[in-house]
Amino acid sequence: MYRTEVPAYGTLMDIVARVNTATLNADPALKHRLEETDSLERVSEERHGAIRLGTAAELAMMRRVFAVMGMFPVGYYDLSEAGVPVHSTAFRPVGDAALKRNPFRVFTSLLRLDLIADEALRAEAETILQKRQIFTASAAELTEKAEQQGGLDADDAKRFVAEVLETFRWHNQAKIDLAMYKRLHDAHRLVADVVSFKGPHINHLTPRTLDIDEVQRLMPEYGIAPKAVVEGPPSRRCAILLRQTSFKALEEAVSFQDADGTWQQGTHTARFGEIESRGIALTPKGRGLYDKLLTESRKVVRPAADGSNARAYEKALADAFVPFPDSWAEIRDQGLGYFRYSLTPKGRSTIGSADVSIDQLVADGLVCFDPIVYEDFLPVSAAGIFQSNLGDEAAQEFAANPNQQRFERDLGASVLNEFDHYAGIEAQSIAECRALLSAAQA
Ligand code: OOG
Ligand code: NI
Repeated sequence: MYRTEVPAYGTLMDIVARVNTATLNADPALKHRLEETDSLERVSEERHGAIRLGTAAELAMMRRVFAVMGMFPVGYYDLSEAGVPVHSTAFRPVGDAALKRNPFRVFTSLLRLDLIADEALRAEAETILQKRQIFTASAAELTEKAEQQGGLDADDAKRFVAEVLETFRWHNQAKIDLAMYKRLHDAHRLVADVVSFKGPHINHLTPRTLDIDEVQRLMPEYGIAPKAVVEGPPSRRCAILLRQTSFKALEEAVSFQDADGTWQQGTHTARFGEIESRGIALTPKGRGLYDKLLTESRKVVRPAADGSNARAYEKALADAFVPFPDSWAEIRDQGLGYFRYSLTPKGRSTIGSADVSIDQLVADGLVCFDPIVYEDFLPVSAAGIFQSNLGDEAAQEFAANPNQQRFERDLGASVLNEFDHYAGIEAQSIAECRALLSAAQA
């Protein structure tokens, strides 16, 4: 649906597929590894998308809808500090098996009208939002049925997908008149994007790329305008966290109806395409170092929206990240990243001692470790993606104003803490190694 709605997105998918194929052909070892760990044929498929919701009721219902598909809220992101009046979570599969099957996430933001200064406008926007119903009646019924039965049969599942798809569809007719649109837009472009329409259209989708710098470089050759810089850490041997970049949102025709029934043509800019590439999940200590180095790099060069200092920014970023170790062994030794442990062939055949420390088991060659992939998002990067798609002129200041409690109340559930989650995966892998080693002993 999105590919049809946004043709430039189709072009981006083509570039990604081409670059991924070239990367795999040039690196047989990588190809082999992906064959072992992921399903290779899905390498170029979408890994996340994003929507923006207007009310607590919409967010709470969205949580129930995603739960039917095995997707649960992970993480809390406050974007107010970055000048965007929303806070967000990501709905995603959580368990290992579910992630392997389909590692797709939806970055879901809730508008914060409380951050809009104009009180009259705020009240009008609230009234407009209260009146809309973003889910079809059948989508709501099927969600309830799934909750009661603990799932849906194949026929219902098919209907459920078709019904829920309606919520994510683009509408080229606004629900408000052009004058109101302009007032909302002047308050903040994002307010206009959320309030003006019948529902929370998908605003981007994001395939995974094996060479993000190359896709970024190629976009202009295909007539697509990339955002100025790739967000996140610099290019490294050992990839950490998440790197992402997008093409700039397109101006699309929208019609607005006046009170007397006449239609007026206008435009709205919201929809774009993005690419991502993921690395190891960092511990709080590793994340602290990442945040510190990123802040330092931005003190040297702040990336300009027009791309004029992109090279200088890349250099400042690379320089700033020199202190971040670039080997898995050092990252592990210094407690910066999360790893999954497993027995080596020697470990499988040795009568080892389960009681010694994990470091000793590694040193003895009984246990090896692989990085755990970061499945979540980064607020500074998300802000950069938002910002470049809201119009580059539009940086607006709000005071940092996180309110996770409020968000969770609106959501009707608490979000999973991502650090606890990764720590749990790591701990479980260690426990499994120990169990196997003591079984070998018995
Ligand atoms: C979401 C922007 C954040 C990401 O990848 O960090 C995001 C939005 O524009 O609604 O998708
Ligand atoms: Ni995104």
